[in-house]
Amino acid sequence: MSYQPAQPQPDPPPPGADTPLRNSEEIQGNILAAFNKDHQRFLLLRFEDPTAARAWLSELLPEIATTKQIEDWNEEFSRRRKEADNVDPPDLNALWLNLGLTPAGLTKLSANQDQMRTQLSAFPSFAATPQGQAADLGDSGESDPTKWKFGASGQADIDAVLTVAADDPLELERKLEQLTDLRNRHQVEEVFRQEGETLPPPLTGHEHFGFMDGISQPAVKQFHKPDPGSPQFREGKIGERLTPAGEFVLGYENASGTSVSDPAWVRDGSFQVLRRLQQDVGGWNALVQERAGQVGLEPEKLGAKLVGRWKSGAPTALSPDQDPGNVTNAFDYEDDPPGHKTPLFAHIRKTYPRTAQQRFQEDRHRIMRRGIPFGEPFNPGGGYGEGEDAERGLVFNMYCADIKEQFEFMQQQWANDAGFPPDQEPLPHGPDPVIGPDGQVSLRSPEARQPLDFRRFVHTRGAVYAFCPAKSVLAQLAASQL
Ligand code: N7H
Repeated sequence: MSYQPAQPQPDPPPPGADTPLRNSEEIQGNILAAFNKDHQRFLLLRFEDPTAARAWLSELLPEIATTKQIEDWNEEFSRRRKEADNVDPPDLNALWLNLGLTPAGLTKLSANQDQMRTQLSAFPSFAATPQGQAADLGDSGESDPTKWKFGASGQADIDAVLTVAADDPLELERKLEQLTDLRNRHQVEEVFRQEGETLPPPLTGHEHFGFMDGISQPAVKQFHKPDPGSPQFREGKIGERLTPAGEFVLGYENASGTSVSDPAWVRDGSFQVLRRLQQDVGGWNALVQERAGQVGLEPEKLGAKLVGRWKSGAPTALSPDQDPGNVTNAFDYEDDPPGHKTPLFAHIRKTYPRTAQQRFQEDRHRIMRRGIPFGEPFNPGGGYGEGEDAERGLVFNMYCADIKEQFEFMQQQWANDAGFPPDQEPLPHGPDPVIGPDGQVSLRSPEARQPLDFRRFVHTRGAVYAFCPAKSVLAQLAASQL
């Protein structure tokens, strides 16, 4: 072997060079960097007068959180927590705001309304509003817009969605009072106030059916660091594949290799989908129990098969028989094409099939979920607000760069379609039993192989699409420069 002189090594990239979006002061908070707060309110607002609304926006603007602000705070929180032997620093409380504008709101704020209307027509689902898309999305019957509390025709127009998220409920209340005062001074009407509250113990971190939520999210290139050993995944989070930033924020390369930057003001913005999804917990529990008896499975096990995770969050893909309590994202379904461990209809398999990524172009259909429950936990023997007659559910809140290809595709082409993902069996395996329509799901586990009639216990009770512009774009709107 001949001696090779050492090659000069390139300088290592400066810290943060591979994650420039982590320091963005343009991209609003909660899009890439989650607010992740226990107490949230979604204020649905209507502008009575465009000039007054611009004045409202310029006063509000300094309070709108940026990605950098959230990330800096989270870093400080983790550092202080580590120093205090994993105890949360009691004096570190955050309160953050995010602002989305509907097509009507963007048009009202714009100084050139005709041009704005033309530009919005490039985003047809957004311009159509959820009411316009209801039939395609399966929002009929119990989910019909006539049952909605907001967002339906005949109800007050919604121009803006203001998300207020806080650690401390008292601080949240104080801020809401200030925001009411600000609104009143500028003729901005509150059309609806949607509450969001993390559930009390023992359900903290879980949604109303009892399953742990908020586990799996897409990792984002240029925002999350790649893992040194497996650079397709996020550092330390094997299983969370890095997705192009353009799938969540406009103006960056997306999974199709293109970037949406026309009109220029969409850059660094993201679309928001907010839905009030009511959950009939008593109905779900009763039907799971009944169908479990029919197939001879424990209700906990049938529930896990319907969702694809046990209530603890442990995936059935790794533990099909009992709940080991290990919450992880490091799994796929490659060893289970027929769905013995995780049925093909299971909620998390429908909404993220985890196959080799090209098969369904999965990276084109991912969403950044930022939901939070509303209402008291279901406890029929309990007090006021805990029974059948009280409303409870999930404030489904999410961000994406393309409503049609991401949220609507996932709901319509994946969750609602009894035949997705395609397989070899003659009988389709059924729709998503959590968010899909009423239908038959076919269990194909060796111990239980049987079609089961299932119903939908999640109903849409309000919906709005908004766009969360970059901070500099909000400033332009406030200054009548757009
Ligand atoms: Fe779903 N549930 O309790 O059953 N969801 N979801 N979801 N959901 C997930 O992985 C639930 C809804 C997605 O990456 C978990 O974080 C309920 C809508 C996606 O593996 C649980 C409602 C849409 C994922 C639930 C509801 C989605 C996901 C596991 C309504 C999109 C990640 C926890 C009330 C149209 C999949 C976790 C992945 C996970 C439930 C709504 C999509 C427990 C109750 C409307 C993409």
